[in-house]
Amino acid sequence: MNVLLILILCVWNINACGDENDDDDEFIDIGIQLNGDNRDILIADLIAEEKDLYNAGHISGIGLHHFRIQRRCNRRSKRSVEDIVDELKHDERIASVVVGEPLERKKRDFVHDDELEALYKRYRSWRKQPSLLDDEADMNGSLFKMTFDDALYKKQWYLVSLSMWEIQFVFRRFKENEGQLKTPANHDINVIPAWLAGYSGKGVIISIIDDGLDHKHPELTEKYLPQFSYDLNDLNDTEHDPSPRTYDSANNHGTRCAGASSGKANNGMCGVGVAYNSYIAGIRVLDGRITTLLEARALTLFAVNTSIKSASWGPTDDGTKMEAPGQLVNAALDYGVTHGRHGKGVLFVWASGNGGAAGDDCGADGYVSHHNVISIGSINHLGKTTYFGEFCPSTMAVAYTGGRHGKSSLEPSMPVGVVAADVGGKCTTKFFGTSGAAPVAAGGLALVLEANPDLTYRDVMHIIAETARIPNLSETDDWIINGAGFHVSDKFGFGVLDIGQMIARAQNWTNVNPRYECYQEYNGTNVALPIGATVEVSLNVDKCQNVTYLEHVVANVSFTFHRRGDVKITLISPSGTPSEMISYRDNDAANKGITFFPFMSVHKWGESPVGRWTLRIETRTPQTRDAQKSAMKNDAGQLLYFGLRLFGSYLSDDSNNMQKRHESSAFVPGQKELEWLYKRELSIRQSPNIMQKREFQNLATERQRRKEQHSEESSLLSSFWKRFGF
Ligand SMILES: *[C@@H]1O[C@H](CO)[C@@H](O)[C@H](O)[C@H]1NC(C)=O
Ligand SMILES: *[C@@H]1O[C@H](CO)[C@@H](O)[C@H](O)[C@H]1NC(C)=O
Ligand SMILES: *[C@@H]1O[C@H](CO)[C@@H](O)[C@H](O)[C@H]1NC(C)=O
Ligand SMILES: *[C@@H]1O[C@H](CO)[C@@H](O)[C@H](O)[C@H]1NC(C)=O
Ligand SMILES: *[C@@H]1O[C@H](CO)[C@@H](O)[C@H](O)[C@H]1NC(C)=O
Ligand SMILES: *[C@@H]1O[C@H](CO)[C@@H](O)[C@H](O)[C@H]1NC(C)=O
Ligand SMILES: *[C@@H]1O[C@H](CO)[C@@H](O)[C@H](O)[C@H]1NC(C)=O
Ligand SMILES: *[C@@H]1O[C@H](CO)[C@@H](O)[C@H](O)[C@H]1NC(C)=O
Ligand SMILES: [Ca+2]
Ligand SMILES: [Ca+2]
Ligand SMILES: [Ca+2]
Repeated sequence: MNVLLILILCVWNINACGDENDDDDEFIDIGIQLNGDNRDILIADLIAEEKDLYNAGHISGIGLHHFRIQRRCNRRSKRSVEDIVDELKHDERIASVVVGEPLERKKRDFVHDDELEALYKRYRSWRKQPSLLDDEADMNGSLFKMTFDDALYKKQWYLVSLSMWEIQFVFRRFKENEGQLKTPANHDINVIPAWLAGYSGKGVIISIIDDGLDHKHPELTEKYLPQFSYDLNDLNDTEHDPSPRTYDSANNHGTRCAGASSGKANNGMCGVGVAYNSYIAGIRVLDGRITTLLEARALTLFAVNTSIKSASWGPTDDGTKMEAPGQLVNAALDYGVTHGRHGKGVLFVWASGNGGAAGDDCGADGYVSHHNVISIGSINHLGKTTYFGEFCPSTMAVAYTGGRHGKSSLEPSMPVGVVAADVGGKCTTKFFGTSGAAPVAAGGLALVLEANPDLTYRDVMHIIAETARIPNLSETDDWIINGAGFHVSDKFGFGVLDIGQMIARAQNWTNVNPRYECYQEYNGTNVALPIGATVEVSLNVDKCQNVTYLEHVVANVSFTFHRRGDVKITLISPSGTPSEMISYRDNDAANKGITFFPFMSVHKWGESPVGRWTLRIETRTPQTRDAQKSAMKNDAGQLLYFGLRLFGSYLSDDSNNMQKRHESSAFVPGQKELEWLYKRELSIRQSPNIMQKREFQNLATERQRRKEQHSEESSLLSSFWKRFGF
């Protein structure tokens, strides 16, 4: 009788725990490493059963078994986490125990932007004025029907901003239509040639790490892969079902990301995903308490079978956080690029952050700045930065998402967002922020992987560096030509993604040599950092074996300062390329500095590691009363540590991938030089031969191309540019 009662209680308990509608999703996440080589899942199961914990599986690549417990469900509820950990630690079958540390994570879209809403309304009424808009029926009509019948396709300006010659020669229509939302031509990621050549993401698996995935949505359901999806916000995810807990704005984020990257084409509804034939998977992790352990798990889950993992979230973008991955997430990212995608490396695509208005700097976010991550920023329909964008030298590229350039709401901007599926079977045209940039990029990269599945994650990074374009010449203050001839910018990375050109490169790409790294430390004494000073320390790299062609460069820095936001750090390479690793941040009032923070730059790409590296630290005088008080109370600070981690590969002389780039001195290009580059890149973009398989070549377009190129190549600057192998 008693036994029966206990059984009934147990069953009741389990049921209550599995209740999806319960808000009480407080989990304790524990990772245990078994002794010796013993990773036997049966032993882990046995331990879990003995200790009344739930074994949520093995975390690939990190060697931990993931144990979970929901406080409420714990029959011995008085047992504290400490007790459990203590019990586990004293178990001789267990070598080590890690408890997930709680983290604060924010999605990178906009929850509140009344100004943007108002502008959107204003824009809509502006569009209705007949004088400014030639007939909408036509917009609705044949031009767009020619390709896709999706209702919102014509609003996907970031995919299709038709240029005159395309309208005339490709679609054989003469119409003064500048693009799908009447945005200027050439402001899109150039995906049309890729689609026309037959690339749509077939066979590529994009996984969205977020707050869930409404996989029953008609935009997603056909290509949804339950076997590579998971719900980490659910204790017992036997069904691998990452469906959002609620179908409202609190949990629409992951679904929107998936719609942007992989929404179905020609189903009449919503828009067209960039990779509209890719597979889609979802890892639900943002709807509940998140920990280091869960983050690491989300990044490694099914990595072997996943092509691309897209993340549009991170430490809160309020300009006060300075946070880098700990040991677990570092191990997860390393595992992802070494074992992921059947050994070619998962592409970790990450949204660079929305903290621009709060003075945030993506250099303070060690996730987007990680050397295994492809960090993507966002620009608007004019190719200009957005007021919410964060600028730093780890950004690889930007994608179009829309958004005002300046903070002023008076700016006549078209606040056009990304089109996506929305939870509950709906659609949206208002997916804003860098959140949209990552999945748009992920979709584009899926086409590149389809074109050449043998590309490693580093090949893809190289191809981005080689093909990204300067999007607009009106915002040119921070472009630099580095020592290898790449144009780089804190605002745009290497430029805006150009999927057509990436595929053209991918089709004839030879894998780059393996990645090597060197590490060198500054071994001088600590350097005082007085207020209002500029201090420089250098270190000489006389040898960096096997690295002749730099990729990622990490400055590992520890410093103290009375106010962290008043410290700016610049790393200058032997070729003279400066990178502002962290800029001043008004909101960062932390008074302890930072310990071993990895500031990363991709701006030395292709340069030589050998020579004198300089770390320049500038400190500014207190800007506010609080800062003045803090300055009076505390000693200013010291540089405590500077280590340089140089990643790259050996570039053989017969390498046929990279444009031959000659090591030279970096310089700031003049307006004329930028113009030359911009026009040259534009003419390549408009070339019908951009891809071998591009189908719509004809004489007219070819002539057009030659005419444009010819006038440019007679430019005075061409001899100058030949120095850089262009
Ligand atoms: C545009 O097309 C949609 C669906 O095909 C239709 O409902 C709508 O009335 C059309 N608008 C105009 C202005 O023709
Ligand atoms: C998890 O759920 C499955 C079925 O839903 C059930 O059979 C199993 O006992 C549950 N496990 C735990 C530990 O709750
Ligand atoms: C995942 O990839 C591995 C290694 O290539 C393969 O053995 C396995 O069958 C794949 N898993 C699924 C579910 O397809
Ligand atoms: C570049 O931006 C300016 C606004 O600063 C805009 O007027 C111009 O049209 C843009 N250029 C292109 C080619 O879109
Ligand atoms: C610092 O390192 C250089 C070589 O990198 C070495 O020559 C020098 O002796 C070192 N100085 C100290 C104090 O260790
Ligand atoms: C350089 O490359 C060779 C051959 O790939 C390798 O054996 C060696 O360990 C590498 N050296 C360093 C310092 O990584
Ligand atoms: C920074 O240096 C410390 C001390 O040498 C080291 O433990 C840490 O791994 C380094 N971090 C990076 C990202 O290289
Ligand atoms: C591919 O690269 C090889 C080696 O550089 C070159 O000979 C060949 O012409 C290229 N093919 C195409 C179609 O560009
Ligand atoms: Ca679930
Ligand atoms: Ca659709
Ligand atoms: Ca940020």
